[in-house]
Amino acid sequence: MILVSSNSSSAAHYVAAEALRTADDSVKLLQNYINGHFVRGAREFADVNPADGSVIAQVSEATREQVDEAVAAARQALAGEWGRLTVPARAALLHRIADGIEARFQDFLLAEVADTGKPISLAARIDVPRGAANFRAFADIIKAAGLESFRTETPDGVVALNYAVRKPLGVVGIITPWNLPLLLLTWKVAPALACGNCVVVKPSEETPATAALLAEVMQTAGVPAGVFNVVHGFGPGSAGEFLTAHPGVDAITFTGESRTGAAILRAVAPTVKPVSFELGGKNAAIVFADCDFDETVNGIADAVFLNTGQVCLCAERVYVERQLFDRFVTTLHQKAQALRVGWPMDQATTTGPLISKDHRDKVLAYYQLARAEGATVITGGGIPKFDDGRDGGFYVQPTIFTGLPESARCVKEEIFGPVCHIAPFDTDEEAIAKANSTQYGLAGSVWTSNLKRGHRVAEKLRVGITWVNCWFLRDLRTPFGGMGLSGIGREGGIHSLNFYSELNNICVKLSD
Ligand code: NAD
Ligand code: 6OD
Repeated sequence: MILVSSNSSSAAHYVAAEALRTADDSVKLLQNYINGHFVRGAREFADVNPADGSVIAQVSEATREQVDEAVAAARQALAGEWGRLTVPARAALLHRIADGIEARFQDFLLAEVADTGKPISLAARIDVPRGAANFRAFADIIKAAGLESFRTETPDGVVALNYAVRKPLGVVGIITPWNLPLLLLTWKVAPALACGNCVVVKPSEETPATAALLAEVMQTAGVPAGVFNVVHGFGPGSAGEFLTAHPGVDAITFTGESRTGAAILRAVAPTVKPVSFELGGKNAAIVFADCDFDETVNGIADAVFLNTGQVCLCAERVYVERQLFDRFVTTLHQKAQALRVGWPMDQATTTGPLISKDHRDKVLAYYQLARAEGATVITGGGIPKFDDGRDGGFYVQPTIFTGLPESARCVKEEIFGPVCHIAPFDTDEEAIAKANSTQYGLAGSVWTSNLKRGHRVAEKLRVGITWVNCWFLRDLRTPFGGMGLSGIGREGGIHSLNFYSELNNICVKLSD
């Protein structure tokens, strides 16, 4: 049985949703932020609390004309005082933005929890701190970044100095998903601003609140009008599509589903914009019998269930060396049972709802499919029952399957829920081959006490990021991204700077 939170009173839960309400108890209207002003769109849509299905805010959907205005404002800002700021001045501004997030930590925390339904302890530990850390990191990275230079000597005696200068791309369109809304938005806004660009961001329609708060922080921090713009709305036929197809946008950086990435590639093709894509994953964890068992089971429980499995890096495929298989399945089962599926505002909650009814329908369809494909259900596979407001929310049970063939759709396709399939293996080569048998290529993890084996296996995984004896341990200077269906390009550290800027090589002849 999955434990549900003992706090069945909804009082604590409502504290988060109330953060988005106005004093007169009508729901708040989250507006677009264009050229330094908050503006309404032509239509509104509802922002729904995934914990109980209630409407917590209305959101103003940006019109095509408003997206045009945001892009024009961004273009104009490039030519103004923003375009003349030195790197140290931009870095100082990024630190002020981080200060502003930290000063309003509680507002960001409550907004993120209300929008996503994630446990408050998780948002307080990861989402909001990373929102500020992203700005601090890229403030420091841009100041420390060097550029290439070469003294050139040709065979006929000419000497020259070649050196590169970094320039902003211009207007960058930023489109982000709902699973880590503030973290993933600031992960792109911070380096884009550090490099001197102006941005138009389109947060997920499911989680618009922290982007709206970030606009307030930008205003207070003194970011010039037009440098940071927010347009709310959906993808096709709405702000997302208007932005990606816009001829005035110089580059698109996107995090989301692989299918959406493909649609955006088609939209940007006519204007040949550079893209950076962080897409889906079907990540594998490889557990060797010589691992530190307790550390590994705890690590894998996190890798499978954190954020209700809604992290692109989550492990949905766990391969365990055969002699450890039964013990591992039993212990991970116990860990799943110990999760506290509850109200997001309850400090004891480890596992919140999924983001939406649609997403829950998708995850439940995979739970059904797994059974049809022949899975053994070790735990979960359905919806928890609470007998309170949470029954109107979008919860599913943390779930473990075994017994599927490698060809099963549930082993091949990203589910994006609190679920994994565990399969045994006998040799290193078999584990590597199974882990690599996917069209995705985002992340993997290897769990072993034999560090030589850890290095060897890690190098053979066809992914952008491999963790050994850990998971989601981040250093923001490292390359981050995926291959195959998992994305195009790398961000993080110098890789972000290289995406968000144009390098201009200058060649100066030194000899007569
Ligand atoms: P999604 O692709 O449905 O939506 C992401 C964003 O794209 C939203 O803002 C949405 O409105 C917008 N969008 C949708 N269609 C569009 C279109 N045609 N044109 C322009 N914009 C469009 O993704 P999601 O459901 O919000 O997020 C979950 C997915 O994101 C999962 O697949 C997950 O693996 C992936 N993800 C990847 C990473 C990574 O770093 N690789 C990080 C987080 C999430
Ligand atoms: O930690 C990060 O920088 C990052 N981009 C994480 C992505 C998580 C995906 O859901």
